[in-house]
Amino acid sequence: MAEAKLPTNARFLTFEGGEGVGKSTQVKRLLARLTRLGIAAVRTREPGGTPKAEAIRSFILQGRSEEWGPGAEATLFAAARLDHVNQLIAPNLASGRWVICDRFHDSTRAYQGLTGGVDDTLIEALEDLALNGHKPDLTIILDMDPEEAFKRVAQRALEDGIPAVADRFEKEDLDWHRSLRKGFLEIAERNPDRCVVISADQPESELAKAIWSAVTQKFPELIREATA
Ligand code: T5A
Repeated sequence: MAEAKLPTNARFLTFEGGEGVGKSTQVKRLLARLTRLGIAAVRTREPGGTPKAEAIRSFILQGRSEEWGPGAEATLFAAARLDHVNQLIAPNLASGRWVICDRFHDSTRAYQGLTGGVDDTLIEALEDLALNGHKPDLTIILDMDPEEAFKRVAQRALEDGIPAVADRFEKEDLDWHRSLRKGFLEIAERNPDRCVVISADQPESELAKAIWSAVTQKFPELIREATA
């Protein structure tokens, strides 16, 4: 197999949206597509991506920080992100690999900020600290009715034969998840140059095509590099 090329202008892409909208599925598909083109790329996720950040992930998703409130949870997500950026995201970008991340700072803004009520000043201070200048070049926001998305999550649990146990945020009620959806749309409106909203309520392969179209529209050089 030919060795992947290391383009000089490696890009940082993030996927955002509510629970079960298909982010992880599309992150994997996009990585496979870039790899087929010979573009060096890695995928990662938040919270997580490094051993320290994965430890914080387990702590939060088990609900152990819930009683501390959304401000403390936002701070924990930022601590995980700081390690993730410094240990994984920045070094990969510096060595020319594209990075595709399943959730990033917009999740803190939508979950803990716009929906959880943490004020903008704290959210922005945490972003400055954790991102260390590494803002995504493109953010794909997958949008769909949370009630439909939860049917997918339930179906996945059924297929995996695992009893559906809701984690820290899945267990919030439907109105909370509807407000979360609005939060992501508000983030997209505030950041039109960086964010693209795509309806997730379409078959997996159609959605992958829509995402690819958004990626190549944003980075036309991708096709030139791949075919050079
Ligand atoms: N969080 C995270 C914060 O509160 N603040 C933060 O700062 C950060 C970073 C993370 C939790 O932490 C919160 C948000 C979350 O609550 P998680 O497990 O990573 O937890 O949660 P999700 O990101 O929601 O992960 P999910 O796996 O539940 O959702 P995905 O990745 O959106 O969905 P995916 O791809 O796993 O697909 C779900 C199911 O649908 C099917 C798949 O096969 C799968 O079974 N599917 C489709 N079915 C029909 N049509 C399609 N187009 C489909 N695409 C996928």
